[in-house]
Amino acid sequence: MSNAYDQVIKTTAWSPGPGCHGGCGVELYIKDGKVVRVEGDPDHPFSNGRVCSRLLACTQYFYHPERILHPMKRVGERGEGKWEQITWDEAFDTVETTWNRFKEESGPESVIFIQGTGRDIGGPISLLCYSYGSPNWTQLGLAGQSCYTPRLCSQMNKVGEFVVADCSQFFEKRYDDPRFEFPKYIVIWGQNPASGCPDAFFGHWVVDCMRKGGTKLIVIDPRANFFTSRADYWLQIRPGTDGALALCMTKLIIENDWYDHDFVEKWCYGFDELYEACKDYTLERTSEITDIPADIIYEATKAYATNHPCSIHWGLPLDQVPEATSVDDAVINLWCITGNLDVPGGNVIARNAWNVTQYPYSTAQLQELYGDDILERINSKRIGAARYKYLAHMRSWGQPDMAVQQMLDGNPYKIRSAWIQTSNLFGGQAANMRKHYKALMNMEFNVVVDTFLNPTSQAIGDLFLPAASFAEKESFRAWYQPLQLIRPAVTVGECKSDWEINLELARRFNPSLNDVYPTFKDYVNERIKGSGYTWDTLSKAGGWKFPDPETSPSSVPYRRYEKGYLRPDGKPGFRTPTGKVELYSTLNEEYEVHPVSFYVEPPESRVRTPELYEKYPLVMVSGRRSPVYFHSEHRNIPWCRVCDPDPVVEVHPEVMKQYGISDGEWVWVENDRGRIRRKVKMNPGIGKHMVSVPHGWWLPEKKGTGPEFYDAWDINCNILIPTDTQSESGYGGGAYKTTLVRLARITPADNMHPNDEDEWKDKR
Ligand SMILES: Nc1nc2c(c(=O)[nH]1)N[C@H]1C(S)=C(S)[C@@H](COP(=O)(O)OP(=O)(O)OC[C@H]3O[C@@H](n4cnc5c(=O)[nH]c(N)nc54)[C@H](O)[C@@H]3O)O[C@H]1N2
Ligand SMILES: Nc1nc2c(c(=O)[nH]1)N[C@H]1C(S)=C(S)[C@@H](COP(=O)(O)OP(=O)(O)OC[C@H]3O[C@@H](n4cnc5c(=O)[nH]c(N)nc54)[C@H](O)[C@@H]3O)O[C@H]1N2
Ligand SMILES: [Mo]
Repeated sequence: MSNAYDQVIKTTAWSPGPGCHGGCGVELYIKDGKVVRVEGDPDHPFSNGRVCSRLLACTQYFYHPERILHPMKRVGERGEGKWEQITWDEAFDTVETTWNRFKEESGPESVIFIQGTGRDIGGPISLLCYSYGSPNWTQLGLAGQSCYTPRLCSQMNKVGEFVVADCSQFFEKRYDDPRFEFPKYIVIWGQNPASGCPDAFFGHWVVDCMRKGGTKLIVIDPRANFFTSRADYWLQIRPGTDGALALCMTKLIIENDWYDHDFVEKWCYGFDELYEACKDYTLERTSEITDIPADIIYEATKAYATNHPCSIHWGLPLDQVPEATSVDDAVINLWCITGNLDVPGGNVIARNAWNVTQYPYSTAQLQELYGDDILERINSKRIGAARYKYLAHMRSWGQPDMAVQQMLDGNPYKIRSAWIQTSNLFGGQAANMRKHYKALMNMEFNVVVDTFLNPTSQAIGDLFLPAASFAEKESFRAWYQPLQLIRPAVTVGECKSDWEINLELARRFNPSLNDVYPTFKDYVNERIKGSGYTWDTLSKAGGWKFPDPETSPSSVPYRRYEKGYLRPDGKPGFRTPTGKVELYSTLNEEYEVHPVSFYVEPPESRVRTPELYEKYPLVMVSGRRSPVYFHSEHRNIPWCRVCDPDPVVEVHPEVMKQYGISDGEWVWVENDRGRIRRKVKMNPGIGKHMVSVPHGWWLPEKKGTGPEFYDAWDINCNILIPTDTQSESGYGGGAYKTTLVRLARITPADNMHPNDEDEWKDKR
């Protein structure tokens, strides 16, 4: 450290700042009480010193002139942009008084708790929601809750565990740990880990495996990217047809006798039923459905199934295909029947270190935090629990497509208030953003906890609470491994962490928390006590720790099912009703959804809706991640924006020719739901029947008040995407990757704000 800095603080990055699921080890360089530089921590075994461009640009985030530093209340009409600074006391008192009134008049279910993706939020928001007494915690706007939840639920039902591709991330010595083995092939299925590092899985791990261990790739993606260009097999699939592919691969593996007989016999339930379900997916038929040449399907499947070990790393599109939970089931079957489950270099069980729960994402974890009767307590009123048995038993979230409807029509009971923390619904999360706008306008009191004003808070916010960035907060991270601390390094304005905000409010509704957790540190100490550490001792020990086999055998790989580490009764096997991996899911059967996988066409497609396809012949695959943005964030961060300045639509050169449009030209992308403006970016690496449209776009430099709201209504692709496309389970199936559109040239006569015009007046 040179004299340029007073101190370097090692910590963990998670949300405000880079925005992400993260977990990277970082070094914050401090000078005069400010962070002046951010670097990766080379000693951190999870991220190995690598960080993304958003983290490197974090100083521009922490000290951005437009960052909100004090609580504010709205003083004008909604959308007028008139805000007045208030004290934290006034803010907390206002929430307490208003919600107590709603509770008395309409019951605690009249307040809905809304979050975005998996930032450092699951702990604080569930604490507040259940302390107040509402059953409605949800990712409102995310049609079908179609991100990660479907994959989590499928895995819990069939394997009893969460599973990830093994890139040695469970060991401190990483690739040098003798227990680890490099995968022969990694199948990257509907993921771009180089851009997104999603769900605590890092793209550079795949590169490490390729470079250090000779791992090869099979990539299933309709769009060329870093990994497709380095793959042995690239399966350029028609969007939304992954279910058919997975069933065909299963058939090939069974019929060619490429499956692991020993594992199937000992540890799998329902093999015959599985074969029955896939046997009609011949190579010819599947090739026709998916647009992938039959020989490539065959060769790739053979490579995956006949080499050992291999892993599958999967992504968001598998939750956003129709009947997603069933498609997720189909992919899980593959790593099970090939004997790749919880083996070195395969798909390994991903338990948190010492099973510490911070962010409950399964029913079991929820019960650990909030008591065994949590589902009973919430299910009589939880939105969607009566209609979807599957949902009623899994996780605990409300069904978002039903929630937005209920916010509009008050059926079966009235929702009066929304708490929005870590979500920018009109910036990116909400499909059919008009409907969500109407629904949120229908609320009497909306609180937004965020770092900047954005289209959502400007349009519907009544109270704004400023959240602290990761550099300003005390928190911890138990998302598989290691167990790590987030250490406060600086303060900025009056910002408070989500934990501080929610714990303070939660106490007001549940005073017993005063005794249990007088401070947030008491909460952490209680949560992590299984590790043998307290906050302070873990901090002294370096801030992160991997579990060891003695104190936490169930969170250390491999083959835990043989050793009796997985089941509560200590017997070998899995935490499922049959004790086996369920290729035929008895829980699915109980929850009245297909027990074995099946495939259906996307809700809009050349096969399912041929007339619509004639009118709108391009599949809009939205939301491929930009490395410099996290969802709707960072458009206001100069170092990020310069790398990816415009909202684009990526178009194949042949399609450009058809439409007579050129690279760099602004065009309409449209369907019956509206039209948005986008700048054409030629991309010969995408399919000819699709366009790729990045999501999360609004323009922070534009006017933030209504009706413009930073031009979100002109450029956000979610105006074109429907709700109510969820799977039979209630989870999964949002049409974010499969909505039909067409392109149109912009003419001088066109209204440049078509969605504003209609919608601001009456429809929106
Ligand atoms: N068209 C299309 N739409 C999509 C997708 C797609 O693929 N296509 N993907 C969907 C998916 S998978 C998801 S998960 C959703 C995500 O959607 P969201 O999670 O809602 O993401 P953002 O739009 O960035 O909104 C997050 C907001 O929270 C703020 N924020 C960030 N970190 C924190 C924090 O720690 N605390 C607090 N209080 N605030 C914070 C940010 O400033 C931002 O305003 O978007 C969905 N939307
Ligand atoms: N930088 C950055 N990182 C992020 C995010 C971000 O906004 N920015 N968002 C985070 C969140 S919440 C999530 S959920 C993840 C999402 O990240 P991913 O899981 O990687 O999902 P996407 O980027 O939507 O799509 C991944 C790839 O799937 C391809 N694809 C699209 N449709 C299909 C299909 O139907 N089938 C198949 N097989 N492939 C398809 C796309 O072309 C793309 O290359 O990223 C996380 N990480
Ligand atoms: Mo997501």
